[in-house]
Amino acid sequence: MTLAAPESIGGAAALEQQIDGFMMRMAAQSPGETEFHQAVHEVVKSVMPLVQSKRAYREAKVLDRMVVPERVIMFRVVWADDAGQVQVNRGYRVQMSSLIGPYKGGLRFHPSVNLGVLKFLAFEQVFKNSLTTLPMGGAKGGSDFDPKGRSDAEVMRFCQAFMSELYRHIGPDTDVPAGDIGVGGREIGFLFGQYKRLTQRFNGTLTGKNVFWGGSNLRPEATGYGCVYFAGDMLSTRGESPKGKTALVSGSGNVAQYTVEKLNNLGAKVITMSDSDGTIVDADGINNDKLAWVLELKNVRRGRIREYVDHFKGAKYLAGKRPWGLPCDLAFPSATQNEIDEDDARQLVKNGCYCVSEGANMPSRPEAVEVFLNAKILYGPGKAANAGGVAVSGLEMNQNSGCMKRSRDDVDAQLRAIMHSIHENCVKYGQQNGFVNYVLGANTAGFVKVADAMVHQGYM
Ligand code: NDP
Ligand code: 2IT
Repeated sequence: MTLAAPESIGGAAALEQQIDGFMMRMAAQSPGETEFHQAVHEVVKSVMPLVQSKRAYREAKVLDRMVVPERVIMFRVVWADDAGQVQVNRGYRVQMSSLIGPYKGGLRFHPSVNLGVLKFLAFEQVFKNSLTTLPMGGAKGGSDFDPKGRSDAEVMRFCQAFMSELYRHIGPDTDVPAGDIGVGGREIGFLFGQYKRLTQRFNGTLTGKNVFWGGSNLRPEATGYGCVYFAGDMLSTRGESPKGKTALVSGSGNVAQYTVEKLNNLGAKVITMSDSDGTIVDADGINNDKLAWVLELKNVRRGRIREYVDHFKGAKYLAGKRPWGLPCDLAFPSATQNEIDEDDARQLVKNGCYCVSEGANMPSRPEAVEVFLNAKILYGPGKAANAGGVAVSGLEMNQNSGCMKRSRDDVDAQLRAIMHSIHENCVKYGQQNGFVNYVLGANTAGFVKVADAMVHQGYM
C-alpha cells in the first residue's frame, strides 16, 4: 500500500492533510509503536513540503520506503544467572537503511526495550548518520535485559549469549554496532570477545572498543563533548559561549558525564545530574574533582546518584524528580526519550533557559519541542546535537580499516569540525524568517542525502 499521496497539492491545509494521512496509514501498519510514530511524525512534518515539491522523491516514494526497515532481526537470548537459573530475554537488530553506508548504530540493554523503541532509534540514526558527513547507514539493536544489579559474570554470560546470534548479521562492511543505554565499555568488551571467538576475526565490527585493543581515542567522550560543541556553535550565533553560564544536565551515564566535563572545561557551571530515581542539585557546581567521584560511583561501583549528597555536603537530592524545574541558562537532557514534557519545557523557558542541546535521543516530547520553537530559543535536536558519538565511531571504523590510530588531539579536531559542519547545515536548511529552526534544518539536511541515494540506487 502506498503511504504518500502521488501528486503534489498546494496550501498549508492541504499539506497538513498530506501529513496526517501519511501518519494515519503509517501508524496502522506499525500498531502500538508510539515512539516510532513520534520520531517519524517529526521528520515528516519537516520534509513533506520538499517531498511534495520534488517529482523524483514523489515517484520514488521515498517516505513510504524510509519508514520500513530494510530488515529486522529478532531472536531469543538464553543464559544462566549466578544462581544457575535459566533467564530468557529478547534480542533485536533493526537494520533501517544501508543507502549511504553499512548499517551503523548502538545497542541498548534496558527493560523498556521493544521493537517500537528500537525502530524509533534506528530511524533517527539514519538521519543523524547522514548529518555526520561520514558514509554510515542507520541501525539500532539491543535487548530487554537489565544490567542493573547483575554481576560482571552475569553481564558477560548475557553478552556472550546475545552475540551468539547477532554475529551472523554484522561485520565491518555490513553492520557495525556500538553502545547506548546499558551498553558501555564493559559490555562492548564481552560482545567483542564473543564475536572474535565465533568468527576468528579481529576487525572493526564493533565500535566503542577499548583504546588498547582497536578503539578510538575520545570515543567515550565524543557524544558529550560534541553536544557541548554544538551548544557552543548555537550560542555563537548570538555572540555568546558556554563560559559563565549555569547548566542543567540530566542522566549520570556516559553522555551526561562527558557533557559535564566539557562544560566545566569551557567555564560553565553544572548544577544537576540525575538517574531514573531522582536528581542531585549542587549549587556550587559539579566541578571536575566531584565529577571524578561520580565516574567512579557510576562506572566502577555502579551505584546510584543519590549517594552524591552523602559525600558532598551542601548538595540536595530531589527524589523522583527531573532537573527541569531549576533556573538555568543551558539545558542538556542526556538520559532518555521523552524526559522533557510540555510543563517541563514551559518551566525551563520561564526560568530563563535559552539553549537546549540534546545529548539523549528524542528527550523532548513533541509538545515540549513546540514550546521551545515558539519561544525561539536555541534548540538543538538530538539527531544533530548528539551526533558526535556516532561520528567518532565512524572515525574508529576508519582507523580500524586503515590499521592506524589517531591521537586524541587529532580526533578532537575532527569531532569539532564535524559538529561545526552539522551546525552549518542546520543553519542552511533551517532558516525561517530570520530564526534558525534547527529541527527543520537537521531533518532536511539529513534527509536529502538519503532520499537522493534512494533515487540513485533504484528499487530496494
Ligand atoms: P548510560 O546507560 O550510560 O546512561 C543512561 C543514563 O540515563 C543513566 O543515568 C540512567 O539512569 C538514565 N536513564 C536511562 N533510562 C532512564 C529512564 N527511563 N528514566 C530516567 N532516566 C533514565 O547511557 P548513555 O549515556 O550512553 O545514553 C544516554 C542517552 O544518550 C540515550 O538517550 C542514548 O540513546 C543517547 N545517546 C548515546 C550515545 C552514546 O554514544 N552512548 C550517542 C548518542 C546518543 P538509571 O541508571 O537510573 O537507569
Ligand atoms: O544514538 C547513538 O548515536 C549511539 N548510541 C551511538 C551509535 C554508534 O554507532 O556509535
